[in-house]
Amino acid sequence: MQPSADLLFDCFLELSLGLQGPQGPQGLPGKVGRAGLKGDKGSEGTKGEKGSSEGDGLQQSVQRMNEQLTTLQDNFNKYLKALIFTIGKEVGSKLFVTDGLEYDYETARRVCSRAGGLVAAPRTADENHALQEIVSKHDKRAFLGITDIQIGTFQYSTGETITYTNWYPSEPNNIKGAEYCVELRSDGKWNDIICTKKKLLICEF
Ligand code: FUC
Ligand code: CA
Repeated sequence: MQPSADLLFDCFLELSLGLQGPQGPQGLPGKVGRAGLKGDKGSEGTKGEKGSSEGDGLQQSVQRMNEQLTTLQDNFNKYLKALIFTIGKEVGSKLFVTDGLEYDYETARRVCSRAGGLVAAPRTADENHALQEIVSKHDKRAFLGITDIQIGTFQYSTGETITYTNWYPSEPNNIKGAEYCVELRSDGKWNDIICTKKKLLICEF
């Protein structure tokens, strides 16, 4: 076996001190040495538990998780139904929700964004129809999340150019060169409008 580094160092220290003069009194015991080399492999252990018992535990966990998932889904569907019944509409994977209040466009954007959504922007006739129903129910025209503030073409709040439109005849007319926002009328048609007007808030999630 190779001598350890600690042992070599101790010998070196003893030798160097020994060279300096007569031997002094015995010193205090040295510090505890480093751990020794790894030992040989141990003997074979006793036989383990029967395998199936561990498998059964796992199966029970999965079953419990499935039950919890079903409860979660049931609760989620219940709240969704109540939400849609009172303040929103569901179209495909989109959920449109209104708080029934009116804001200028910038405030509407902030309110929807803080809630984790966007100002509603219909991308299909189905979505437009769902929004129209909300507008009719509240008897208030709503802002759409569509503007041409930055450039001459209308864009979604994500910056993409719009792909679906439903303008009222002879709109957008950009009256006084100041209509950069879009309102949804109760007939489902769109009109470009001044962004500082107050319109019904509908967010999409
Ligand atoms: C039409 C619209 C305008 C505005 C005005 C009262 O001229 O194009 O946006 O709503 O009516
Ligand atoms: Ca207009």
